Amino acid sequence: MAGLEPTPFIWFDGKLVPWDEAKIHVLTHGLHYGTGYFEGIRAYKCANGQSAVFRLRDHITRMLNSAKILALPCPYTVDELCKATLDTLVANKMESAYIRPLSFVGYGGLGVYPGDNPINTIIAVWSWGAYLGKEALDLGVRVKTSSFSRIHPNTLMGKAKACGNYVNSVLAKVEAVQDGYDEALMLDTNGFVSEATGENVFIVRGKTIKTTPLTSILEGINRGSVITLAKDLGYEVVETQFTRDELYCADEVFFSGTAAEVTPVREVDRRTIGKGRAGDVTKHLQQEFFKIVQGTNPKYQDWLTPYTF
Ligand code: PPE
Repeated sequence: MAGLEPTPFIWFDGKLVPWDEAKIHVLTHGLHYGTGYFEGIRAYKCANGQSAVFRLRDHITRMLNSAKILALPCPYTVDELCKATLDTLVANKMESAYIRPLSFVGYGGLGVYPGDNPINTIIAVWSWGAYLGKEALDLGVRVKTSSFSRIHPNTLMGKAKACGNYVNSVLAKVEAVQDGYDEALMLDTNGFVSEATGENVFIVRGKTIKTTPLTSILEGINRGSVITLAKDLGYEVVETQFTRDELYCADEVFFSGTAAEVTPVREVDRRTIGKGRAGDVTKHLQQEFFKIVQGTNPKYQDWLTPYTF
């Protein structure tokens, strides 16, 4: 896990404030009850020397959908948050960055009912390298099926990138890391493969790629990018439920996510996946994914929002 390297400014309710001054009160509602929603977005330095945010509008649209699911208002429009994100990158002179917009129920009353507490919004940017470790992108990660089920849509709703949802992810992640693994694989409450603590899951058999249906997962932006890309490259992609024993026997398993990008999985529950390293299809998709985010594949130019400073 990368430490946080401060950058000069954080966007806080419409103003760029110095990193150290972006503070909130300890009685903030969101801190007590997890009442907030956020995004994780990446900006990349492109081959032409410019920088660009990957699928900015799609991420911000999902953020407003999270607000809707949680029945918490978002004080800003998609356009306003897209502009604020670009302003924050420019103010911090970030060539590449991980971007974290977050809205939360602020300071006012306490008690479960959010009442008329304000909704505060921040956008922070910082440098975040390979999420699951430097070697993960090449060699793949070791994964353990969690003893915790992924949240059921009638308990918490996984389509919202809600702060409180991440307690489920933290439980699973801490268990996996304490047991010596890199990441946890979570099953849904019916026992089907759901997602990892911060990534969607794909399996490959021959030329067929399977990923879990939307039922119990966050609708990953990168999941969507990988599906589109894989289909364009001629692979068959099926969104269907599968079980962990099917996953054990896959030729390849990989994760997609903003932070994790396209990360191969080399071992699950002490069973080696395929050849025990990044498989050919995973490597192919990973290489093409990096070409897209670096702006060298004109077909997907629409996914990039360039900025200069
Ligand atoms: N599932 C979960 C539970 C999840 O948190 C993420 C993103 C995904 C799937 C993939 O979604 P997308 O990034 O849109 O392709 N996890 C974010 C947070 C990671 C963190 O540790 O914080 C991320 O990758 O930014």
